[in-house]
Amino acid sequence: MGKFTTLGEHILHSQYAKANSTGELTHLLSCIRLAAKVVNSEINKAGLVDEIMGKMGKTNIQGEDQQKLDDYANRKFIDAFEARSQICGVASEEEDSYIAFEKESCRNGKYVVLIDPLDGSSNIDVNVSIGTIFSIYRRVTPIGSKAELKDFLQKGTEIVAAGYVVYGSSTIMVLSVGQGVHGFTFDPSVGVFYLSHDNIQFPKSGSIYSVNEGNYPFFSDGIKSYLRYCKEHDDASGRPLTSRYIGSMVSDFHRNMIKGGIYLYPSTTLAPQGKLRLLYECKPMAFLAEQAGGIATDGQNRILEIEPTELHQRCPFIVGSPDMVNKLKEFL
Ligand code: P6P
Repeated sequence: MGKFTTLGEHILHSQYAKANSTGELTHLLSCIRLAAKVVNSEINKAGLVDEIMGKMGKTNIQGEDQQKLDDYANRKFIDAFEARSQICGVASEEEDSYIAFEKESCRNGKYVVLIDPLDGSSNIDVNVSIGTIFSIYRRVTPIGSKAELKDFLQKGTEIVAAGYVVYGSSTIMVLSVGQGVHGFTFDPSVGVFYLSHDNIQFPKSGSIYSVNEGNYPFFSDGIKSYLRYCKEHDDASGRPLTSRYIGSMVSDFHRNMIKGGIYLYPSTTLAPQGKLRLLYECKPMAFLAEQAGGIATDGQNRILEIEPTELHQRCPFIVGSPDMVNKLKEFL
């Protein structure tokens, strides 16, 4: 694609390439693009607009304090999805259960969307980058009926498209429709996402590891051994590695995919299934990782092959440059 390719042009081009495309996915991705612009606008004002800053005074189903911006982003994306007829339902990390849209035009939609509207929201009030994560599946229930739970409990291998938005020093949307991973940087002066990272590939290896080492006492012996390995001084193998951990997985993932690296949120004795959510965080990021030549595992299994059993289930998550993930697995 040429210079100044917009996200819209890129989506159209990718869909034209598909023989049986009906344009519905194109419309759906355009809906996500619009909602991301709206959320981006509010995030950029979060420091100024006090009704957006701070906590809602309630917790979400994850038991996490719901930030006002979490709720704002959640509402904006769900409203945007409901306004389009391509989507029959949505499951959001911020909602107790999935939402099956009632409108007949929506019931005829052939896609469902799973979304983490604002990942890393503990960083909102301290001006550290945060992100939105989304994934799109074809429904498995009949067109015209209301979406059901099984539409959302699909393996990651069934993902049609997935992506994230990082609201950081600049706002970038990273997207894959199964034809590689591409990054689009938002130009607020014209309100357009321009192709800035064409066909992103995970470096085969890297020197960055991202983990909350405060959990060290609760990690397995294998993870502890790997972290000691990362910190040993060995010039021949370029160690010690560099520790970088932002507290927003989207941002850590994005940096590691560009520069090479590994992100891990493993199981602990306190949380045997880890912290990250399989459906809203692990599977979309695993789809992107594999599209970019990376590896994503729970330590034993390929993330995309895990059969979900419930909407909000958690999953140990290790993702990054293939040589680094394979090295870690030697310690497990
Ligand atoms: P901890 C944000 O809440 C998140 O889901 C990821 O984006 C981030 O990497 C992780 O949890 C941070 O969790 O326990 O290290 O604060």
